[in-house]
Amino acid sequence: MAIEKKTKEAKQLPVRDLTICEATQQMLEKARLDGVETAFDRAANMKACPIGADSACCKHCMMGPCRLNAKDPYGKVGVCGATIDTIMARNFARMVAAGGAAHTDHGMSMLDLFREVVNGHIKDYTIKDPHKLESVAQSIGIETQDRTLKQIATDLYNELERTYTQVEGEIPFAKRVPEKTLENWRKRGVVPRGAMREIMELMHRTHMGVDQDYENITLQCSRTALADGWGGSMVATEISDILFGTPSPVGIEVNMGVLKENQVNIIVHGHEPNLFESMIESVNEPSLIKEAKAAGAMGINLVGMCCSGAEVLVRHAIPHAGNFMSTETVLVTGAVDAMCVDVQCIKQGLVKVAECYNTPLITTNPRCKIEGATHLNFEEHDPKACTDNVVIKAITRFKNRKAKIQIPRKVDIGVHGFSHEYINYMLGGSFRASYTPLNENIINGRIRGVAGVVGCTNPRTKQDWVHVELVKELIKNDVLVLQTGCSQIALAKAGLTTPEAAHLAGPGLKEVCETVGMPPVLGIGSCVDNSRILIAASEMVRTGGLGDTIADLPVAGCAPEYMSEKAICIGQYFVASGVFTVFGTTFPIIKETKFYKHLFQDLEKLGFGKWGFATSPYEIARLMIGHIDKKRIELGIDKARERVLMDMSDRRDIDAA
Ligand code: SF4
Ligand code: MSK
Repeated sequence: MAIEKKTKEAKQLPVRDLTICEATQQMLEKARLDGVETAFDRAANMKACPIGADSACCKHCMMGPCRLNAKDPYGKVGVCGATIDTIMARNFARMVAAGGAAHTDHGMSMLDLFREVVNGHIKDYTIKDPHKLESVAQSIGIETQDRTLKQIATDLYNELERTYTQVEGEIPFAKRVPEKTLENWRKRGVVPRGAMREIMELMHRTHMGVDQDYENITLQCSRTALADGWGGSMVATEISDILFGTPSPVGIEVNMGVLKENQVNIIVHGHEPNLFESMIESVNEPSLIKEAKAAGAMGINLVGMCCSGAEVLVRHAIPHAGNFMSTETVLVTGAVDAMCVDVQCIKQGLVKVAECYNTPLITTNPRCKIEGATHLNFEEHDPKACTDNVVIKAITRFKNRKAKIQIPRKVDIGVHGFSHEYINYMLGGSFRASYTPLNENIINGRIRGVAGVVGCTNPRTKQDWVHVELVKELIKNDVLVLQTGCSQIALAKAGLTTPEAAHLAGPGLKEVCETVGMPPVLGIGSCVDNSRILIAASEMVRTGGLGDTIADLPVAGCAPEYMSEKAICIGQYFVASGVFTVFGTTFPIIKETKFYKHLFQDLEKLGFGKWGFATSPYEIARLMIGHIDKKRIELGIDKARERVLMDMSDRRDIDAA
């Protein structure tokens, strides 16, 4: 007998509960009227699996999958006898391996491109920043005196290739790690040899029946994550700067209002700057501009999103339409004539949304094809063959626009592009370029400490809200904030990346910002550019007065709305480097287990940093500021100062600002 099933009504939460981004709210309302579903809707209707959220299950072999009980974690073991600590540590390790692999593969692509540019096989890209080439080469001991750029670049390529392929020894950028930090890594056996080897070994160790000691697994997690932070990601950043230019402060525009109704709008979304750089060439091609005008457009408007957008935002001030959780809703404007993607953080859900608005969704990287999207392969030997074609497709769509266009009238401004080189120059001036003024201001207490607030947005957290509230709380307490990835876009939309935002900072930080003319929140690049924060931390140690290791510094990190495995890997390399790192939203671990205690307490006793977790921005701020103050006491630079607690009227003032 047929049983009649009741179809459950899809749950729809009020848009104000989903995001504080007004443009995204408007587009979510429109999507609902248009009958279009987004990740926000799917998250509301997909309860996160509680066993997976606790990391209490294992499917590493076919005797399982095995499911343990989070409420009684030691009451049961897997069929092979694996304990909850082994299972959680292995799951965590595989996230580190996957996240590290993503950054490492990206970095290796940049290095491949560099090699082909240096040996003259690729002519469409050149070395844009020879000074950076020399300084990176010098930092790892390559002779630059009286040598040609080609000689230096060839040596640099050969050295940096070891970051990935070396099987024994230490990765080249280990030379940049403060001496005492490196000493501790050597003592613990976590100095990376080569990224491929570390990722391979971590995958091997987490196979059924290999490493079943959570502490030992965590060591290899650290070694692999460090191969990302001080290897894969750092190479990606440095080579991108050499090829495309090192960022310095630029005035920028963000939010969906950067789309133009009367122009051909093209969005680039993903992570690798080479695609975007070629797209910049294509949209400036006179024949294509002529074609766009012949189609009735006033011009071609190139816009970034996510980390691709962050790369060119800080280098060329290309406008940015929004972060990860706005990539579907931006299509709902109907104004996007093509969305072009490469790798990482590209939701499969984009295909359906793009279809609804007749927008071509174009994949370009052989690693990332999506069923239903158009694939135009991007070849660095002839990059414009792909990007010109994207422009032509966008012009065709412009000519045949059918969708009703509604662009939110929201454009925010900011100043971004604070590479660690620029921070050096900005604080020290051209005669005294150094981190000394930063360290002095930390020692004299004007700046209480430095925080890295980074990472994604996630539909399980109100978009941008935790980022913004947390950063307001930090700067109010004189903590200088450095930002990468999608987080900096949240703060730019909230108006906190302008020098004028200094009035929201505590008195000490405000004074420094006003003297230098800088914002209290410094946007420094994409998620691979977290390596810039590592270099800044190393410079602070080297400059002196703030201890001997990164773990001594009054600094803390946070990814309050993270979602990706890359973020877990980033978190682990910050922790392994010595930084207290707090994550929000969720953490795949059961409290009151040995593995939890190991990550959240014991790593610090081994000379590393440690993990923290909280979902409230105020609690995260309390944890980070508490850690910064603890470090100030240990350094003997604590002054009688109280943390400023915001009351409701303070919050109202800030909101009104
Ligand atoms: Fe179960 Fe052990 Fe196999 Fe994991 S490795 S699925 S815990 S039997
Ligand atoms: S894009 S990893 S959502 S920061 Fe780098 Fe943004 Fe996170 Fe992707």
